[in-house]
Amino acid sequence: MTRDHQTSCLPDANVILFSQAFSPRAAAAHFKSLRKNLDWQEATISIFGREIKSPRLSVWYGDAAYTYSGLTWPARPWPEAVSKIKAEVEVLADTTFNGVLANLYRDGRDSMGWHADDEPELGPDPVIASVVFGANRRFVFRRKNDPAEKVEMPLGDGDVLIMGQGAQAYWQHAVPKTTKPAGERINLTFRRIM
Ligand SMILES: O=C(O)CCC(=O)C(=O)O
Ligand SMILES: [Mn+2]
Repeated sequence: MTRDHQTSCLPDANVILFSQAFSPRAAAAHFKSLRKNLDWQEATISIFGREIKSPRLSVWYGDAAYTYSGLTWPARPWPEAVSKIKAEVEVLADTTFNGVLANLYRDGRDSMGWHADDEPELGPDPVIASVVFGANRRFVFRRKNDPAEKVEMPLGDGDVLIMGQGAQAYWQHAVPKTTKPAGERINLTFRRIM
């Protein structure tokens, strides 16, 4: 784990990118272990009253339940594959987390739509640590009150993005679909439920 390469990268928000916080070797081992050991599920979410299959696989682990898009994930014990990563990320983020949402993007058709992680149970201005293992995908922010203003983050294998003050209040983020060939990408977003 290294914190050597850090850049602050979003206006009006405290967002820090730790590039290759995990070495390529550690990242590859984590990818393999997470891919195999997490209980990946194709969740059904409800958006504007419509039930749709989420375009990615997901699973929640944490000391408390978590609800978003009309879907409640129960509290669930931490798998060892995740708790080791959690401990390292807590050092980088200088805070503690009690839950993680894991996402698996199987190919370029899997995606995450525009949203902010602003559920009430995360509190008014949460710190969220996002960790990526596997394929490179575009990760984009857009300003809530001026969606034409976009900031693209080069988030790749082994990178850790700490989204702090202002990141959810003023910005939304997304992982867009792509028609370019894309391998599997795993993302863990560590959160604190109040
Ligand atoms: O996969 C990513 O990089 C982002 C995931 C995300 O925004 C979320 O789980 O809330
Ligand atoms: Mn998010």
